[in-house]
Amino acid sequence: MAVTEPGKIRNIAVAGHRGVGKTSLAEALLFQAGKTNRLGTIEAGTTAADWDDDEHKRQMSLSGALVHVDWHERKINLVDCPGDAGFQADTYAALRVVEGALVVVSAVMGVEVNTARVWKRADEYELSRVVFVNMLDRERADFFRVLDALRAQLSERCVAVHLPIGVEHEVTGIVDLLHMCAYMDPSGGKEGGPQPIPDSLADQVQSYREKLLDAVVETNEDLMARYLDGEELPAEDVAHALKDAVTRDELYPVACGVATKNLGTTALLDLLVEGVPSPARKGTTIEFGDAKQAVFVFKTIADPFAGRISCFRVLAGPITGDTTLVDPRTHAKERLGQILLLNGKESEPVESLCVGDLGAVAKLKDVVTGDVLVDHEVPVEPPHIDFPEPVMSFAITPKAKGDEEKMATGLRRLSEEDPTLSLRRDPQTGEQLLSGLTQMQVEVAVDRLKSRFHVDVELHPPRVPYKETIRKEARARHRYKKQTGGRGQFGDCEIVIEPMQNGDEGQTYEFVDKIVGGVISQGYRPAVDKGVREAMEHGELAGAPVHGIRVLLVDGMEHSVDSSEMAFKIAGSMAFKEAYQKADPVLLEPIMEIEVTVPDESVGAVNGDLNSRRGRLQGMEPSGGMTTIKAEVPMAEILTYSQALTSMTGGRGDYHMQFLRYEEVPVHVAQKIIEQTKKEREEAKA
Ligand SMILES: Nc1nc2c(ncn2[C@@H]2O[C@H](COP(=O)(O)OP(=O)(O)OP(=O)(O)O)[C@@H](O)[C@H]2O)c(=O)[nH]1
Ligand SMILES: [Mg+2]
Repeated sequence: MAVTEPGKIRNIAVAGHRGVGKTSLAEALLFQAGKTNRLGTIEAGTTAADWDDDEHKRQMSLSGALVHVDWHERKINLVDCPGDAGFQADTYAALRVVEGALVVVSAVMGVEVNTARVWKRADEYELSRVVFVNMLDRERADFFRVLDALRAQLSERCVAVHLPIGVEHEVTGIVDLLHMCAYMDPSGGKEGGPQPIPDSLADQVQSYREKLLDAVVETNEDLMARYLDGEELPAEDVAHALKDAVTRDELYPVACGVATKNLGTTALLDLLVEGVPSPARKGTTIEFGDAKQAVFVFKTIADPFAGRISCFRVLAGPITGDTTLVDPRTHAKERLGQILLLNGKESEPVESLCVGDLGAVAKLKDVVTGDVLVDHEVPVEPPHIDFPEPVMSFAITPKAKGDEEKMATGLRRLSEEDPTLSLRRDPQTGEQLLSGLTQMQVEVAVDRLKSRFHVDVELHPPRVPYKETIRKEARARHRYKKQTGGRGQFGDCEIVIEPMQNGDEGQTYEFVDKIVGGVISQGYRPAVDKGVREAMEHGELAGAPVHGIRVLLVDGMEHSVDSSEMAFKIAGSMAFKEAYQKADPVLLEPIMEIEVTVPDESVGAVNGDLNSRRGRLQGMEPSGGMTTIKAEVPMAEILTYSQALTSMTGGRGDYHMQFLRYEEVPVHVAQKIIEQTKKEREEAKA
């Protein structure tokens, strides 16, 4: 359907934790809406959204996929986002171009690490949200427990709009509390029309319908008055008020179903159309000046056949094929060829796209993800997407000598597709380091280097990115002075250093100028800051970067002839080192969250092993002969886990790991690392 009105579009990112059924759900929505005529599965590698060979091999999404369906004369654009922490860049980029997020959670696991991350991002972008509790059919699934968790951990404003009929493998349908009807389990076929609600559920349905109405009328004065008067509110009025509340972020409707059986999709499609605002109602905050035509490129796909494909959102338009736009970043003219609508790897040509719609074009010249293209050159600030910092670094070498250049070129191309992947040279060892968010992300890059660029490389175990910080305040003064003959050197400063709150995550350094009476002139104060920063690059404990410190420059002295920036920089650096020693410095290490799935009989061995790696067990989830163990483990202990897991499980185990936070290294472990660094430094000096 070529839509011509922004009011008829719904842009929705399907996001959440890994493996909760996002791709399966998108598949079911496509099927139910008649876009496809069979329900593809992850297992058979036949879903529309996971179309890449690497995704089939790993049975998980590795990048965002754009699909769309038509429902009640509305066009719903869905961006199926990867849940794995290594591929978050695509998720964050997708969240930037939609009005709504369909947050999928598992009815067994509830709120998980990446559910909370997605939620937080959606908060920042003020996205409307619908939650879908999937996998109602699984062992230990519990919709009501998950609803409580959503309300407790994400927002109290989560409110059920659907209820399950039956539990676990006996789930037979769902109730739609908005339209007061039921849908029965189609077991993977097309879902049939609305049915009467089973009598046995009458009380429960009544009670949840009241909770829903209470929540909705709470957000609408007119409705509240009518409700209090005892009026039976018509479904459309309730839906209308719900949509207003969802648009304003005042309510988060919670739906449910079973993606792999196509249960719950009719009610969900209705909810997306009725509940999520269109671009006409909510619109974008991305800047495009006074341009009459503008698009924002949120994703680049390196298609082996079609070349580079740029996915974009129309900011101002309409946009027709064969239009020439300009990229203010490069000042280059870019001709848009045929405009495409995507459905995973399939594409359909369309004549034009209206404001708010999502589409794609192939073969732009120099456009990268994040660019805004406009019809005439206006100074636009492309939206900043805050991508997480890569934490896993592996030394990488080509297997064949002479392939260095080819490897670097390939990795550069891959990092254009994924901004959280980076290649750099370690100044200390001269090695090439490939960094990413997770080991899996780096391994996928290595696979792609081979399949797309024909370079075979070897990965060496990553180094642990330790950090250092301080636990208490300290003060130090240093005078740097050389005044023997000729022009001398003089810099004198006194600083106070103190720990910053949340220094491990948010801001990690702050310099505060507290000089009064000009005892150091304005021009020299930044030099002190520079000296401190330099000293912080390699902490005195283990040579790790120092984080989370506020430095106050409180006093000092200067010499009318001998002072220089250089002298103050050295004084700043030395003062910092002295204060640092007194400030109770500690070593911090990255803690990873690991999810290990193993056959039930290996659980004991795997738990014991995690324990010996200083792991802390967070939970276990048995399901059909396999158990998923969740634990927090220091990265240093788990660098070479795959071999251990293979031998403990006879190759039947699987794991995913992601960075969680920094924590203080226990004293006895820290001592060893500090001694080791000392030894290495002395050896380097010798
Ligand atoms: N029993 C059951 N299994 C499901 C359901 N939904 C998905 N699955 C299975 O769960 C696994 C993960 O499903 P996906 O659709 O790949 O999940 P995802 O959230 O897209 O995963 P990532 O994109 O890798 O984060 C697959 O094996 C699916 O067949 C469901 O409702 N019930
Ligand atoms: Mg997926």
